[in-house]
Amino acid sequence: ASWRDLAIRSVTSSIIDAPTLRRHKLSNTEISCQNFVLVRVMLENGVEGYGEASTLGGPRWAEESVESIKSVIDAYLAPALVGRPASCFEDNAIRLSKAASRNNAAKAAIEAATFDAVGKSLGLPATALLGGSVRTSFSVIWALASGDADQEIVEAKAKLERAEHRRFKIKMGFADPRMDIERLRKIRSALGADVEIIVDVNQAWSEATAIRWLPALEELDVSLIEQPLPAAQMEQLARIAARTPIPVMVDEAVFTTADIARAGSFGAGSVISLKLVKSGGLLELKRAAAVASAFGMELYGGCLLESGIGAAAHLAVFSTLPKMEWGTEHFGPKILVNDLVLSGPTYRNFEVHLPEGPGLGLILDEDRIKHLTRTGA
Ligand code: MUC
Ligand code: MG
Repeated sequence: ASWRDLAIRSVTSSIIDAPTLRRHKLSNTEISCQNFVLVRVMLENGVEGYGEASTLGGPRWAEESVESIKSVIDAYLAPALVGRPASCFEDNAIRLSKAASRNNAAKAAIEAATFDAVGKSLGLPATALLGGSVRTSFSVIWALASGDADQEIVEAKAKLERAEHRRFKIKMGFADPRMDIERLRKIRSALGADVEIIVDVNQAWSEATAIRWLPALEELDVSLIEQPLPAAQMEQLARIAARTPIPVMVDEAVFTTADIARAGSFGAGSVISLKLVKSGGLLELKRAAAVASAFGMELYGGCLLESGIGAAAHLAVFSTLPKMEWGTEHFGPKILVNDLVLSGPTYRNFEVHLPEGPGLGLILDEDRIKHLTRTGA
């Protein structure tokens, strides 16, 4: 393929509303439908690449919503790339950062689509363009988030029985801490001591509440506490991390590499959740991992309930990292009533497997996508 063939002809976006199998609760929102922006990058050679921006319940988890993502792509980001060689990944990222500050989910979706399109054009997996994969599967965590312990126990047991998941992340912070702990206690006693339990409080606690309830989390053998305090409270988070034998994971507190360096030097956590929605691109996600590793932090493959499209982009990057100590939580495709791909990441033996094939290795379910595309947006 010549440079000219790899020129970007168009960047287009559409909003997808995909129902979930059950209600999914977080400290500050709840969803029963996932909203994505699907990005298609068409090259002059006729090859099309796909990327996805995920959100959770509108502009709540982060400041971007599907509506803002689509607007920013159409008005500012797409014009910055049309006519550019898709393979100039770093230069294209600079152009996107000049066209708009932050808007990381939007930028990441476009960059993913360029990796997909260039990989397909060259007959190479996107991982080859990202440095090459050192692993192709990951231990995969499932999130229990209905808030109803009995339902969650049934759900977890089914995952265990089908050898899909044996590590669970329990979403907390939407109920009184005492009720959250009661729910956790019920789940732990039903699932037994061998199952790994992680909790994600999504910023809902104060330092005082965390101090009060950490001993209960320790007693219940929780292996990781994710973002218990508000994102801005880095010093307080460092004090919590110093206080408990349970590793603390930073999520909403770290978007940029500068945030990660700050968290690392504060000792605000010993594990970091890596997400495209925070890093704003695949190459930047690799740099985020490198900075975290330099500070001695371990890596966890975070998600925002992406479909197979967004999950594949994350897994492509994760597969190239020298270490991925905590595996990943890319269960998103399995919580959708229907995934957006006919072929994508696969799940077996408690692991998620990177799709094979050129680019991101996806075959989209175009009929389903058409059906779920928001009209008049
Ligand atoms: C988060 O904060 O980690 C990821 C999995 C899940 O259940 O919620 C998200 C966001
Ligand atoms: Mg989190």
